[in-house]
Amino acid sequence: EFIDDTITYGSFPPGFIWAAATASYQVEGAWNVDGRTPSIWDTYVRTPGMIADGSTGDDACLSYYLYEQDIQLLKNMGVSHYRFSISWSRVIPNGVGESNPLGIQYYKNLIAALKAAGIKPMVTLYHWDLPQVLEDQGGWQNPDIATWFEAYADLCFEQFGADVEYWITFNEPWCQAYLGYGTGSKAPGITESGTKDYIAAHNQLRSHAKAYRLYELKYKQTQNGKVGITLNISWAEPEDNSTASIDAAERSLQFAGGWFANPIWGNGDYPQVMIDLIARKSTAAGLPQSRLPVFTETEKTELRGSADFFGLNFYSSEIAKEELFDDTLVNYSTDKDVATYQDKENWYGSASSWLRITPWGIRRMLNWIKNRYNNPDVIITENGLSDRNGYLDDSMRIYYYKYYINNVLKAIQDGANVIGYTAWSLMDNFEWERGYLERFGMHYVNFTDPAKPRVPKSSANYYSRIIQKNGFVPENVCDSPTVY
Ligand code: GBH
Repeated sequence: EFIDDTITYGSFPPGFIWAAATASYQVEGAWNVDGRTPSIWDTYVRTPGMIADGSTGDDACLSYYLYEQDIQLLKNMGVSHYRFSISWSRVIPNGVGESNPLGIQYYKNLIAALKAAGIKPMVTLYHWDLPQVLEDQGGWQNPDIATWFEAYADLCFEQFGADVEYWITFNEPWCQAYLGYGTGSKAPGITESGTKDYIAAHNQLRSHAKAYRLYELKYKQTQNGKVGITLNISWAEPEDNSTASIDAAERSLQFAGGWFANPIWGNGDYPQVMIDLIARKSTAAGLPQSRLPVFTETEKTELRGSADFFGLNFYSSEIAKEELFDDTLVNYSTDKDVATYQDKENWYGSASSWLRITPWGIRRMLNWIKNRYNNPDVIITENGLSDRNGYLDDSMRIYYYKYYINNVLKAIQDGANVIGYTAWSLMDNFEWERGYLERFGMHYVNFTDPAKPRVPKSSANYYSRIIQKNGFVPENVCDSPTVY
């Protein structure tokens, strides 16, 4: 019923951002080189049993050395921007204090080479690789981290800001909070959901606000960049049109996206439904106060309006229905009283268990953001598909990009202020706890070859044709009778 395979012809707005993305730990390698100290991911990959294929990001794509090759790939695709992230422990080895000139030089070289190629950087400050020395002091559980993060952001703005128009403070704080401190499926591997995940989210939000306000005060006038945050939200479709299902789907979206978006684009605080449910369940469990932390009035003021754009990472969708869990349970996943699942019969799958192809979902998601948060500027900061083999003739990935990007166009025609689109990923890379088993690249990387050669897949060419026309015209739609 959701499959809409009609393609709308048309153009994206003038000046639309077309980008491809990577993240430091997933591509750089050189984990112990030139003064870089371990991050929580270097520790996590060395903990037996954590990574599906037993691999590490020690080398990954070796982009620390091969970044000029990466830039050539970006140039060939014709993107306007490259989204990458900075490794905190490369530029400040002790997490706080003295900076590392060699680490800083790497990013200066990367930014200069991008500039020479006519590509603008879109820079993420934090894509999950916290310096291990800071985790040793509690990491995202320690409220002091807001001042540590602020100092790190200050260094990055000062050193690189002259050439950066778009800054992203955090990539997917939901993942760092819930998967890092709740389920433990990502570093630092802590499994205290219902408490530590809420605290990790709280301190990321406080840190985000500090960085945003610092930029506003100290750099905005001279550097003239924009600062945002990237959230991951799966679209939640009600199972049926009962009030219970419709409310459950909305709760699912509020617990995933609203958790971070409401403090920033809403009233400066968590969504009321989270405040109410977690308070009630905390009382039922005999706790003296809610497990959901509370912002001070000053923090709320700092948070409200603290983003120049809404970064959205979008991959897939879920069907939601009400499920009333025992109020005495202590867990983020039961706090929301929602059960979700995917339609395995009708939605094409991928190499990732959680990722099924739902192009209509991105359009609904963008409309939801438009309606809930007063139509902010949105940059899609990630979107893409995994496979296992990395075949160069990646027709399924072309199918995915074709229909998702076309649904972004439809959302723009619905009135959503989407100003950019970013494909994940420029190339196959270290896919976190899945190691090298899931490939998201538009370029194939041969990881067994020490030279880590990159080879374009058909999707890189398909994407470049959409970019070239700034949209969909009959000659780039590709009406093949087979998959695409
Ligand atoms: C992004 O996360 C990351 O930003 C990027 O680094 C990564 O390579 C890319 O996607 C591909 O995975 O079953 O509850 O553990 C994507 C969003 C949200 C996807 C959580 C995996 C697992 C849900 N992620 N999801 S759960």
